[in-house]
Amino acid sequence: AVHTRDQIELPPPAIDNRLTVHPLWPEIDRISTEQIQAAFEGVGGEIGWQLFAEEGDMRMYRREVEVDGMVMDPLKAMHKVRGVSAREMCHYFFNPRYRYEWETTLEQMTIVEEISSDALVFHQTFKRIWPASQRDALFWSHVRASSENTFAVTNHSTTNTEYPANSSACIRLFVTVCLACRSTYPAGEQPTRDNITTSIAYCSTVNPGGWAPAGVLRAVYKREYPKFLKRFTGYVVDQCKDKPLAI
Ligand code: 6CM
Repeated sequence: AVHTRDQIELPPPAIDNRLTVHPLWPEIDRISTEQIQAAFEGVGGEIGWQLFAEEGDMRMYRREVEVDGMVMDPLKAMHKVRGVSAREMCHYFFNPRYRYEWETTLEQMTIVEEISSDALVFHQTFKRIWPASQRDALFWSHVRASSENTFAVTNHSTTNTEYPANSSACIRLFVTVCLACRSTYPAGEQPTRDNITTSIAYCSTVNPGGWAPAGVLRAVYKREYPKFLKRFTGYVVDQCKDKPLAI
């Protein structure tokens, strides 16, 4: 079969062998498995989740959590997007080539290590939010196929001696993010752009790593997370519309 360059770089159907021999593999596997499972658990019956944004099929919930006065609110969002697959959604979230096109809080992204086709380590600096100090983050990112028609990207903070924390003007923040996507289409039909729907569960917990005013931080999250999810999903729909569906 003839593949375009873009198709070859889609998330692989199975874990890349180069990842399973890397020192980070046990941690990447454990955290990814936990995060993907948690992402698909609902917020309905659970106490403490408050809906803070709702638009069309998108719903965003947060739990207010403070540790020593620092905001660590876990966030959970659900969305449904028509016309793209879970694999395509995860491809655009994972692949650094597209990141500046949809990530609006980003100032600079550096690829620190290319572990495998399905795992990378990134250093990112974020736009400064007055009156707090600028933040940076160092995290691994792993994309995988999980169950039937399901793909997920997990990002989790790590360390690297060449990128020490708090050595520049930036304060290092710590992040755990999971974008889990599942596609559905009518039973007995072939999936097409016209009949496919992808359900998204996005979970994020950010530890700001140092002092940041709680009110400012919560206001930033309230504004930026809905903006991110709308912009990102819109971007993927737009990128995919003239390309063959990749399942
Ligand atoms: O998940 C998102 N993006 C991924 C690719 O960049 C990645 C990023 C994680 C970092 C999330 C940190 C958000 C904090 C941004 C604001 C800076 C905080 C300064 C605090 C001072 C008051 O997983 C999308 C992330 C969307 C975030 C709104």
